[in-house]
Amino acid sequence: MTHNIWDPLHECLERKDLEHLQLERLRSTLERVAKVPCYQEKFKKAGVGPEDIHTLADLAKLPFTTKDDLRQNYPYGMFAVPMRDVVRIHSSSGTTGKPTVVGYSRKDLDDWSNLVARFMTAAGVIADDIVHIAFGYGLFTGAFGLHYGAELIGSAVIPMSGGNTERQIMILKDYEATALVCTPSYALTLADRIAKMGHDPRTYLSLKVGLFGGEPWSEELRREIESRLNIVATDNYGLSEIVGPGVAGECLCKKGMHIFEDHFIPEIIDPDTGEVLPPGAKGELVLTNIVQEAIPLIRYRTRDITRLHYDACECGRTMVRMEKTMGRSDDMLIIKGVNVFPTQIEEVLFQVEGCEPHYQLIIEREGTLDTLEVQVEVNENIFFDEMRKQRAFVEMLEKRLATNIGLHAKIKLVEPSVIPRHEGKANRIIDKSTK
Ligand code: DLL
Repeated sequence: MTHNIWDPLHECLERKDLEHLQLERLRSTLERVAKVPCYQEKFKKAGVGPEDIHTLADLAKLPFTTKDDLRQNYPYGMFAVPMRDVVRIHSSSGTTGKPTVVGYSRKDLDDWSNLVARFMTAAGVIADDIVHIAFGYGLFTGAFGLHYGAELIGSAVIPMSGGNTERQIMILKDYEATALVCTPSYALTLADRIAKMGHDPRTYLSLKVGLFGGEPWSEELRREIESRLNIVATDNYGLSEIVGPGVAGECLCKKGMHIFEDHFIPEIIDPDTGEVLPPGAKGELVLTNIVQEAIPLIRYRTRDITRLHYDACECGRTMVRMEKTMGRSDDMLIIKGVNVFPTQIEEVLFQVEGCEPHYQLIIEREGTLDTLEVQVEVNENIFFDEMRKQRAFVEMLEKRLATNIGLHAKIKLVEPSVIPRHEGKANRIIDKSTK
């Protein structure tokens, strides 16, 4: 039962023991955050405090923390330890406005490496592996997080960093990497480039497994990556505000990502009312740090929409599983009154033979409504087909979007290699509406 499990003592805890540990850790974290001015104010305003938390259900009495709180306390106002105890600083990958800043104590870094080692082990990574990290090293938590987790397992780490795709491919090949770490969209970019260089991506490299995260991706994209690179593609989730990668990760059952609940308490809420939803309901994921020293956040609203599954997993872990997130509620598009996530569009497109897994969404405004043009790459046979056949293909795609997800969008077919490729997180939306 402990096969492929890094820390069976915690990862396989019986739920009642887990809940006991969670409550104890929550209460001690609350004592510490009660010294942070932002929380002092929040607790006072809500008329609650650490002394009111007697059960895990009492967590719901506490106010939420949002990205705005971090922004208002930029850069270090939410830290719960003095700067002398902080040994690392990272921040969110957001490209607009001020980033959110997070800090780590020495213990936080050790814990973080352990958390990452957990999901990498769950995905099958062992000491014999050679792990190629293609996330950019920098303020982004992706590269450093995976780096130290892999080293802890004892794997040989190649700290390649992002960009320079042809060189990445040379290093991947020559250094015989067996595990690839990057965003799912970059895995696809690598596969494409290998093919363009005249090699078969299924056999050119020594890769066995991919650890992909940092952005939403559909099951269809997983199948595409697995078949193109001939690897097992696993998903892992995290956000810089909470720790970075290492919040949750898939085991080889691939039935959702185990959230490491001895470090984080997950809740699902209705994003509009803030009400806690019952197990199994779809809603916004809210996370509470119960171990973090430098910047423990209470009921942090991730904006990520998902669902939690508490039934047993065959791998032996007892930790709850979160479904692949459809995306952040901020990424949800409202097209002619229909709510849709880019990953849902991806799912529909990638099921169609002839569509390449590269697309872009152009939003424009007509009167008071947003309209959407979906540009999708198709193979050369379709792109250079006679007009009549092309039109039929477009109509078929438009109909599928309408029947499968209720979306009325215009499809534009583009030639292979026209859609920009991504080196980090994919940005597939071009918003030309002036809201
Ligand atoms: O992306 C941390 C990370 C790095 C996770 C590498 C996994 C691997 P941020 O830059 O703060 O941190 O962005 C966090 O990215 O709230 C989600 O919206 C999205 N995200 C991260 N992982 C996944 C995933 C890192 N596996 C935000 N599936 C999160 C879907 C993901 N979305």
